[in-house]
Amino acid sequence: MKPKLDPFTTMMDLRTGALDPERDLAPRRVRDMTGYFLHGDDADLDQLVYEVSAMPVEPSNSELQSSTTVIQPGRVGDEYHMTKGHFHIVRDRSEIYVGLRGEGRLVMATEDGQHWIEPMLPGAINYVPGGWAHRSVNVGDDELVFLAVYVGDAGQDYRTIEERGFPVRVVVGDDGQPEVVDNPRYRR
Ligand code: PAN
Ligand code: ZN
Repeated sequence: MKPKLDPFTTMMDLRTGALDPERDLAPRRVRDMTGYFLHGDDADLDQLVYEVSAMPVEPSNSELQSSTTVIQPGRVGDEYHMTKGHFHIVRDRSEIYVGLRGEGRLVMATEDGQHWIEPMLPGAINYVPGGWAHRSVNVGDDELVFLAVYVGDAGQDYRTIEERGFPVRVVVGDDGQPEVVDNPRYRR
């Protein structure tokens, strides 16, 4: 076969996730996440929640997509900063996350309402099998930084999560520690 791409290298700062050469950076602020946090009404709309930088590769199943995500420490109401979370549009497409910095929880859920939580920390390789929606939550005082690698044609289905939410939320408990509680707004 005739190759479609020339090989290339991107440098990643292992502490900050910054890419060199810099790639497209997508900031997500509280204003971009209306409806995601249960008690988000009084939040500062400019508050930066997370940023994603993705490698420029076409979304086909012969490629691997990759990106780094940096989630700022902080909360909106009782809920820790988190990504929007999504199913893959092509539902059976899988993904790995490699933890680089900080402390997080990877919340996963199936369409029939099962949920599963894995720890995110430097050195952890989290495997997200096809069929599991995934959301990363920063439960620490530092930035949560991770590298994601996934099948090129996976695509992100945000609408299903916007409509139904995740079955659980990760909130700060009375003892100041992260706690997983049911999401009263979850719709299966
Ligand atoms: C990740 C996520 C990234 C941001 O690259 O896209 O962490 O989260 P949201 O896409 O939910 O805003 C991934 O899972 N890609 O498939
Ligand atoms: Zn994904």
